[in-house]
Amino acid sequence: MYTQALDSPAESAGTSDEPERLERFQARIDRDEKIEPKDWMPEAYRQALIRQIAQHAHSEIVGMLPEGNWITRAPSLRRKAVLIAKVQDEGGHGMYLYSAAETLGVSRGQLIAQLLAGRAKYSSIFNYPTLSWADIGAIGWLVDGAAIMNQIPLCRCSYGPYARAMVRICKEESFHQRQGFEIMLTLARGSDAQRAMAQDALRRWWWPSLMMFGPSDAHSVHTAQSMRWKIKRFSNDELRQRFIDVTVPQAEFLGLSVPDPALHWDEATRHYQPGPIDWSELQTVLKGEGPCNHERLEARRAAHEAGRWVREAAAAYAQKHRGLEHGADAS
Ligand code: BYC
Repeated sequence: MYTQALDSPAESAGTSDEPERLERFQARIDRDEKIEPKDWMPEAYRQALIRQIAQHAHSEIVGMLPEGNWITRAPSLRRKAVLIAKVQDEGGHGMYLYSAAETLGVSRGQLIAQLLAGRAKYSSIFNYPTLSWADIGAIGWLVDGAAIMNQIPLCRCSYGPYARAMVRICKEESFHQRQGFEIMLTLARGSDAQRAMAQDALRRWWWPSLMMFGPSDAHSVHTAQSMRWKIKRFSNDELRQRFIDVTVPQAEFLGLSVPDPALHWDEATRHYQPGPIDWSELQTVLKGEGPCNHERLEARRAAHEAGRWVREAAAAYAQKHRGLEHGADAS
């Protein structure tokens, strides 16, 4: 675990958040300095990062499931190879992010235990089903598109390990977004049935994608403090608006209609103005009552159980080699 390299938690993270230390810390943030694992940080900053990075890591891991559902049914060998690579990338993103969280003094095992116990959050978007091949296009285009909008600013997050993990993740997400758009373009230019499939996917994924950015600024509990600490650089509503402004012209290019009758271009603000978001839907999903919440957690629990023998074998192998090394030292 990354934290093995750290000093004792009391020395590295610090528990006494006295005013002068807090002031010096905030001054470093204000000067855009990166905070590194061994630097002193307020306990609340450390906890805020663990909360966000863990949720992000879980999202990547649970996010493998809806797309993994289509690997066996991809319409060509090329599509299958690309989809396998994408799903594998998401697994890799989860691993970088768990490693970034470990620099804050929490282990991957602890975080995974919280997820499997149903005590951790992950992105609401992954609690929706993938009903057709077009959903794989819509996830790449909209879900990865929303993720990029949210995550590019995280490359400038004040916490070094999170910011650096995001640089690589964003490069891969950008490829994912383009592969999704290319699937949508192929379907939109295909037969009537293919166009209808693409339109249906946009109808089902549009609103959940807007909800990925979190509650409105008026209801966001953490945004103000996270922005002071430069964990977040923009508010939920700002990023959601950017996403809408970029994505609506893409839907027009595809010849598909966004399922929002109130959506219009507002000349005064020079933004697309969406209709009201049904926030009760996000609340339902966050309470664990979305269409696939139960199924997703069950799939993760089953995968964890099925992999138990691999973890045990790896631990036994490591133990044996530690024994051999010690034996060699003694001789
Ligand atoms: N879903 O005060 P707020 C991907 C929670 S995966 C679930 O605004 P914050 C991909 C929020 O956590 C990438 N929970 O919070 C993978 C908080 O709960 P707690 C996913 C949500 O942190 C595979 C509470 O509601 N991206 O790219 O300031 C295939 C109040 O919210 C959601 C990330 O994880 C939600 N939609 O802002 C394809 C990005 N929204 O902790 C693609 C990193 C809110 O108080 N995370 N909540 O219990 C973030 O940027 C921020 O954490 C959020 C929320 C914008 C999500």
